Amino acid sequence: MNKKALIIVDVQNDFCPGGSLPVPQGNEVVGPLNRMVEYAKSHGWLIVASRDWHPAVTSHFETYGGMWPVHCVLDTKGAEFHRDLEVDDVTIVSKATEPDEDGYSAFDGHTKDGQALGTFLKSHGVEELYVGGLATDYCVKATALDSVKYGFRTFLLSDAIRGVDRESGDSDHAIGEMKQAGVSVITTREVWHGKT
Ligand code: VGL
Repeated sequence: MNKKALIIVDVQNDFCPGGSLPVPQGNEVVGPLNRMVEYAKSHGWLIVASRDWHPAVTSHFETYGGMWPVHCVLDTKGAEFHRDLEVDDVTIVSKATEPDEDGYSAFDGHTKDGQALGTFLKSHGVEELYVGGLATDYCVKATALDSVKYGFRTFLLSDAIRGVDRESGDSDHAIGEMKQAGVSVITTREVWHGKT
């Protein structure tokens, strides 16, 4: 059987309503992702949660030449995972930790032991990756595209993602790009029903 992994991308307070860079309805990914975590645990999958973990001064932020308001600064409330997200016993991957790094892709991140995500997944024999979280048009897209590049069979969990949509249609466009690259789009319900 192919070894599978779930990757939960950036479900952090600052990307949820009330945060500094809120993704519309970003909190709605928590329910389906928690159900996926439960499913993944009972089926022996690896589970990873990525987090944006920026230094206070980074060229990623508007104030320092980037395009985003200050968000997900390491060790702040805004950088914490959404309080209802079930991340106990999950491997955390921190990304965008350097002052000159956008770090959209979870594959730019490292475990607490400093292992790059791709190396970590391969060392556990993972072949299939299921991606959900925030935001569809940035970090989810970058992660899913890298996943394909790294050779993983890649699934996008369509009901467990939400987008920023700086321009309307950005998320739809991102999903198109992911499909084009070979990502399969699937609902969490289809996963539970063994449609893969
Ligand atoms: C993200 C915008 C800026 C994301 C991160 O997690 O998708 N979006 N930084």
